[in-house]
Amino acid sequence: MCKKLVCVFLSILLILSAFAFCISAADDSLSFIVASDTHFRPAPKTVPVNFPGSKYYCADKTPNLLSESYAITREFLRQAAESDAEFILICGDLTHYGHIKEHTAMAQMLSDFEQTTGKRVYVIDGNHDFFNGVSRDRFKEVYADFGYSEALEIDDKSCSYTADLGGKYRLIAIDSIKYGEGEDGITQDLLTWCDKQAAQARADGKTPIAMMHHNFLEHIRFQSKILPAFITRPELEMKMRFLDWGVRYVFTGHQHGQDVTSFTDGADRTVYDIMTTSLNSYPCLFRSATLSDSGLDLKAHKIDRVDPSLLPDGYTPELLEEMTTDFNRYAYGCFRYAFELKKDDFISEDALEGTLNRFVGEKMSAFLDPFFRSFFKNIFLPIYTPSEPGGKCLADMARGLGLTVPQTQHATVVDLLFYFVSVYYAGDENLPYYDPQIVLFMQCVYTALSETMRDVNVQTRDALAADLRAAFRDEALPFAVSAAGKLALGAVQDDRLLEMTLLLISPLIESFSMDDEVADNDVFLPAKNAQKNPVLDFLIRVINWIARAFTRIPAGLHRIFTQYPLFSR
Ligand SMILES: [Ca+2]
Ligand SMILES: [Ca+2]
Ligand SMILES: [Fe+2]
Ligand SMILES: [Fe+2]
Repeated sequence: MCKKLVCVFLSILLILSAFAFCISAADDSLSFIVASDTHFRPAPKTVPVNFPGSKYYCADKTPNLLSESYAITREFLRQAAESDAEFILICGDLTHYGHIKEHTAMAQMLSDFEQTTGKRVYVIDGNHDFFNGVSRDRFKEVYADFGYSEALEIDDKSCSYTADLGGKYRLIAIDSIKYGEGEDGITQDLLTWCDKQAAQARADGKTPIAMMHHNFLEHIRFQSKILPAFITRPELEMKMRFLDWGVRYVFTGHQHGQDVTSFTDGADRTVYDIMTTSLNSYPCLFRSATLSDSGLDLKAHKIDRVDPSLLPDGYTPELLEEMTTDFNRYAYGCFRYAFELKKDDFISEDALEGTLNRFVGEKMSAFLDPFFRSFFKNIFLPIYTPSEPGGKCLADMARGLGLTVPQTQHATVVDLLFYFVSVYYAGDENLPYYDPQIVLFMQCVYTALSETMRDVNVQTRDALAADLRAAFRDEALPFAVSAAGKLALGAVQDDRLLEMTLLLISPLIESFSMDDEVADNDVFLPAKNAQKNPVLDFLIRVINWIARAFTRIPAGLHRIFTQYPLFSR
């Protein structure tokens, strides 16, 4: 009886699916490719040796694969040429250093692509594109064929423009750059220009989509405070503006991660921030997209091989083999070396102090110096094996605090951080709260803090704890008091320090290890202001529910567990 019911239900679903397919097939749909942060730089003659003695000796000191960028861009254009896409969107940071030679070489490749394939390319600028004196006018000149010559409108004061993409869709390409800098440069004039373009699109019966370099929705919790240079200023309220402009899909880049996230307002209108990774940095992804009335269908594609004849000289046969068979693995290896150098930008005393002060204001500064000096000495100790006989390591100290330390392959906390960043960058991150790496990370931070608290005086300790509690009270506590914390630190009795550890790292770890409700790579993003079709809506909801139930059980469990408070005060 039960089996019969399931069969009947599945048959109905199938019939409804076919019905849904017929409806969407009748749409006026558009297929295209999206890439971002190509960070192009012409290949050197010989690859430099930046990390002598290591397997990835040629890794660049930036996280971008600069020596390989020519081969990567050619591979990307080869795949785009073979696809059924009608055009390509590139969301800024076209070049790495912004030298005019980089720009002209990039434009030449795009021009060859347009001529041989008959497909079009639309670009917008990123901060790197202006690092070496190229003016906005020069940018528009060099990239004339990639948006500006076919534009309906071009903003004189910026590189923003609009262009019809085919069918009823119109692109609003927004220049979000403060000339030569990382922060967004969105001015009142630019917003007024966008208002006008949106009104014009409406008058012409066109549906606008947008691209710009900066994110406008947070892709990790507290992005506006942790990584403020990667997102438009919160006071600009870009999400509301996009909704009012009728824009539902915005393609962004700049942060070099692969993530899609959304915002829905009270009127049930949804706008998506579709961030695409850097093409020449791990995980080296780009997207194919099909836009129709019902929504946007996205698929992720990898640079998984490059043509060795397009690479500079100087690679070992082993690396050449890796690049031609599993390029992503090569990119991951190089990314690890770059991270070692870049980590100081994100996890130095200055960086952490800056971040904390953005949360709580300057008043914490007085307590931070002695605190961080001790904390950094402790957190960068090796995890499992002391660096010298009789030396200290975090696992021994953690066991001394009564914790059961899981075994992982990570030797240092930097290794763990790199692992979380790479998981987040690849998208669709879904580490369960009991993942040994998350447990270990929590324990390492707790242990280092515990050791630090022995070094600093009681006054400093109490003031810090009070400030942190006040700073995170509203947002982080439900996350902080999590099952992950209970599992990692369950044996610990010192409530105040435990709470502080959780407050500090739970939101961070949650952000980097657990995706939000919008998947990142292969995903359908329904248009939330499309004509309502009750049957179709119901069907989509049921299919989504079934898919989620099977693929996201750990995430669901996690959310359930986070409802249970660890402390009662
Ligand atoms: Ca997401
Ligand atoms: Ca994500
Ligand atoms: Fe970039
Ligand atoms: Fe950028």
